[in-house]
Parts: sequence; structure tokens; C-alpha cells
Amino acid sequence: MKNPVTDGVVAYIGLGSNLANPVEQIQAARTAITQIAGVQELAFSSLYHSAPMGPQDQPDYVNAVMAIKTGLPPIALLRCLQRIENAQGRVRKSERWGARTLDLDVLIYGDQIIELPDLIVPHTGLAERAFVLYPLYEIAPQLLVPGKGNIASLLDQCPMNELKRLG
Ligand code: PH2
Ligand code: MG
Ligand code: MG
Repeated sequence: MKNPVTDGVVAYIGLGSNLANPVEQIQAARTAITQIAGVQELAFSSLYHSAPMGPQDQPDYVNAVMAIKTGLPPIALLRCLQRIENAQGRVRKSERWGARTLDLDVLIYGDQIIELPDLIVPHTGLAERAFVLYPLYEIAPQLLVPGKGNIASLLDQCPMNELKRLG
């Protein structure tokens, strides 16, 4: 196994893309994340096709969720993920929720509740977003989301909307 992490925290990362071949963007990001020193992949969800949340004049998204074990502190993990977003051509724009080649979000970091200027964990909006909850439930059906409750009851309250599991 690449990068076995013996003493680490289980964290969940949300992946999203709606530009420049989203399926390939997500697959490349998965490979890049598994190559971070101090990160070991535990699980990877199916890919999901989702209608855009936010501005509607943008392509549909492909979303997925990955479980990792990591020895990296949360901000160090965030910086590594931002480096991967940038390497895959992410252009940061002022428009909120606009199109992007790659978005990597720290959804959950162990049982921690983090409120730093750059990092809110559990991720804001996690509980209302079908494109996060359904893939998360697929790989962690027993998960307790810190401060928000168990994943099954969050899912019960979240309509699936346009979400479609791919292949
Ligand atoms: N991400 C956004 C804005 N809107 N819509 C979908 N369906 N999936 C996303 O990942 C997404 C979005 C900003 O992070
Ligand atoms: Mg996001
Ligand atoms: Mg983001």
C-alpha cells in the first residue's frame, strides 16, 4: 500500500468538477491525493452527476467523496488540496459557486469542529447538499457528523434532487 498511515485521523474530502472533462479531473485528483505524504486512501465513492447548485448558467457537476486516513493537521491538508486544485487549472473567481475544473473540500476531519478563517469543518452546507450526503453515505453509512448528527438522518431530510449515480 502506498503511504500507509498508522497514527492518523479519518477525514472525508468532497470532490467536484464541472469543466474540462470532469470525470478525468476527479480521477486525476484521486491519484494526486493518494500521493500526498501522510495520506492514505480508505474508500472512494461512486461518481455522481449533479445539477449545479448556485448559478444555473454553468455545466452539470461530477461529484464524489473520498475517505482518507491522515497524519497531517487540518490546515496542512487543506493547503495540499489547494495545491492540487491549482495544478489542475483551478482559476479562482469572485463569482460565488461558479464553474471550476476542480474543487476539493475538507468535509470532515475526525470528530473535530474547526472554525478558522480559511477552514470550517464540518463543511458549511454539508447537511443540505445531496451531492455530498449521498456519496458520503455510500462509503460511511454509520458516520456521525460532528455537531450535525448521524448521516442516515441527514440523508432522510435531503431530497436527492437531480443527483444520478454514474455507472
Ligand atoms: N460546488 C460548488 C457550487 N455548486 N453544484 C454541484 N452540483 N456540485 C458541486 O460540487 C458544487 C455546485 C462550489 O463548491
Ligand atoms: Mg465546494
Ligand atoms: Mg471548495
